[in-house]
Amino acid sequence: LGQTGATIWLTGLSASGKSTIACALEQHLLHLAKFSYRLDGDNVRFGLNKDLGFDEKSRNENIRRIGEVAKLFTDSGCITLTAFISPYRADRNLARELHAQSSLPFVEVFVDAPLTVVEARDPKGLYKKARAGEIKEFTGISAPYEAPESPEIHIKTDEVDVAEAVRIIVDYIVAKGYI
Ligand code: GGZ
Repeated sequence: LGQTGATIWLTGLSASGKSTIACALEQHLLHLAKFSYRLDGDNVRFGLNKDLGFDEKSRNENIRRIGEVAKLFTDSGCITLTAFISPYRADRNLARELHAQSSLPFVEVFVDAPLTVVEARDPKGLYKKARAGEIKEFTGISAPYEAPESPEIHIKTDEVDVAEAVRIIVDYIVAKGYI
């Protein structure tokens, strides 16, 4: 393959830009002819994890399974991109630990935008619904988001555009020799 594989774990609030960055990064890697795969809500929460909701236990299990699946993809040599809120520090650390046990690279990317900014974006109207009490346990409103303390990469999406975010991540994985 000519690449070692790595899990690029994006974490951040809803509408912070995780999926947008993951999609653009996937396109970029495709153009470089690198083996890459993106795990996100559309292909995981509607399939493997369709039995899970958004209470704390369900999110713990959601992230646990995604960590295991990402590990398998990465073990195959894939650049695995995950785009989930993954709000709990302990869950992200378990995924990190799982990779470390198999000596597989794990790159935590904090996709950071202030609540005021993501709430103003509100592309699906979910924050509005959460404020109105129509969605319970909504991250940032009525459920916690525990920001990473020492992510490998920290991207402030209210300051940096998508192309720049992709460049930052690609530069990192190139410098580490993963691709
Ligand atoms: C947060 C929710 C919720 C609640 C539905 N809290 O912006 P979106 O719509 O497309 O992305 C959000 C997605 C979050 O799923 P994850 O699997 O990433 O979450 S976690 O890692 O916490 O397990 C949002 C939608 O699902 N959504 N209800 N209550 N986001």
